[in-house]
Amino acid sequence: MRKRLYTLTILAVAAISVPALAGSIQGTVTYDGEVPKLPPVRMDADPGCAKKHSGGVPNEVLVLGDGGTVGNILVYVKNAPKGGRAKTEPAVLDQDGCRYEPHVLGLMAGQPLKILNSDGLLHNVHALPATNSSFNRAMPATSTEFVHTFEKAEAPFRVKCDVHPWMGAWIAVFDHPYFAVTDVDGKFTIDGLPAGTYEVVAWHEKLPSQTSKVTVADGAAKADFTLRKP
Ligand SMILES: [Cu+2]
Repeated sequence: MRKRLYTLTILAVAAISVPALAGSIQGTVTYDGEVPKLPPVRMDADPGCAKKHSGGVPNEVLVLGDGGTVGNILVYVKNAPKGGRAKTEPAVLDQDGCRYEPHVLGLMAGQPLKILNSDGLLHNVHALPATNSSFNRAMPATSTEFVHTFEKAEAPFRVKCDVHPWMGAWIAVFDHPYFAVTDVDGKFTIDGLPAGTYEVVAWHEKLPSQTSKVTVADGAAKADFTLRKP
């Protein structure tokens, strides 16, 4: 009897002190349909850029891997729970080979964004948000970095270079940490989620977004997405 009471006490304490265990959402994003022939990016207009590549530069609008997996897909929780841990490490957007790296970037409101110029060439970073304030900043060859912070959550918006018209990236700002961007293998993981049912969105810059309802308990819940042309 005493032992049983002891066990029950431990269980009761455990139930009180451990909130819902954190889980994650993992999955793969693939593309289904005819693969459009996207022209390679030509950088001849700036020999400094062209020199950084041997031949044509692959178009980044649709980045496909083996089996139709897709990169540059922003996956995020739409009805995010409150209380997620803030990301404080700077996110990085580099200008490298007269391209933006990464092409799609998610970060949190208030999280610093470090913008690098690894090229040693003149770039001009022109961010075009609608909710946050926009900025337009020249980065001469000698300017290697500056830091900018977006204050409000905002859907993906364009960043472009006014010197090189082919340069473009997308930035999304969240008021929670539950987002990820796929690599060319199409895989993503969003972790640290309390148990619950979430609407998860897979966003691509041109294709229609896909939304899926995912229930997270303890451990990893699975959510795969297939993007298609309308
Ligand atoms: Cu540029």
